[in-house]
Amino acid sequence: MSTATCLALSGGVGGAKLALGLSQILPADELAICVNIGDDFEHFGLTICPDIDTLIYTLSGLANPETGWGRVGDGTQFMETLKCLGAESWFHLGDGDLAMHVTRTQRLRSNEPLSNITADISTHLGIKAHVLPASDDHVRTIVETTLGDLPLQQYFVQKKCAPEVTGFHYMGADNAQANPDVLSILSAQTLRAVVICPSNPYISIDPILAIPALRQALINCSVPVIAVSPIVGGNALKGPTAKMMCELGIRVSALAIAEHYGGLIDGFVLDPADEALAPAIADLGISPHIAPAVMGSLRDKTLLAQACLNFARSLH
Ligand code: FO1
Repeated sequence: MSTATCLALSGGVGGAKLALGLSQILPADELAICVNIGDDFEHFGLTICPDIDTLIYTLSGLANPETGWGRVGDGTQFMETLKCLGAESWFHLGDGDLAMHVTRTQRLRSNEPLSNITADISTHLGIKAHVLPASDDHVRTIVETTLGDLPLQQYFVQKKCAPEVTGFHYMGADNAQANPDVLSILSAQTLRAVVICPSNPYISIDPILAIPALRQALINCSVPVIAVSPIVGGNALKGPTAKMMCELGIRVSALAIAEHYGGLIDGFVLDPADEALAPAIADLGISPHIAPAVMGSLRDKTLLAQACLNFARSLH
């Protein structure tokens, strides 16, 4: 029986920030976060789930505040030793973070579902919100570039987002089973709002929406679905969103993000810097709402989260 009143869709550092804000104002069991798995990849024989871990570390206060990912104060012995041994060292794995990948990989190999592992690890780290991978099946974001198709981490970390992007596809999404807990939350009477966090739409949210049953459940759900713009004043707050939009020939603006989500959303939250775009967003049949969307402090995150829930309530 679902107790969630809010379902957030999140990936990456920006999404985790708003999820943290929501966790500060919602009673423990009322927040559920459907988290992206398209960034997951195999490295040194380990299954690494960056968006799940970024969310878990952020919600548990363990995240490195400078990067937003990995564990604060984590050791570098593993990486330093890798380099001494001439092993590949383009993807940084902290000593403590390594334990996460080792235990998760061991449990996946014994056929434990990713969702069970994630729930158990969240509990061990004192997280009360429901952290729900979008699926227990493999979905892998492939970034189509002028250098060819690149798995997400090779594009994002190894190539430092340099290659020119021409498109995306989400391997496995068509046949992936949506996390049944997410589906039941979307159809439960308790639900009051769905919040698409200010993540990169192409590499953090679309891999979730590419899972057919999940997208359909979102379309069918009877509560307001709102999205928060990851673009403020024509710039991405973090990561390659703006660069990707330019390379795709899409105007880098909050309006273009609202258009991207189109018929899926009832409301769109944009920063005061983009207030002038509100009428054009309303013309899309999407209710605009102005709220400070740059999340520096915990207070910023909490205030934006409260604004989102109040806005969703006003649309109900
Ligand atoms: N991002 C980087 O730019 N460089 C890294 O070496 C790196 C390592 C890493 C390790 C664990 C983890 O959970 C995330 C990590 N990230 C790193 C971030 C990650 O690549 C991105 O946050 C997402 O996958 C894209 O949103």
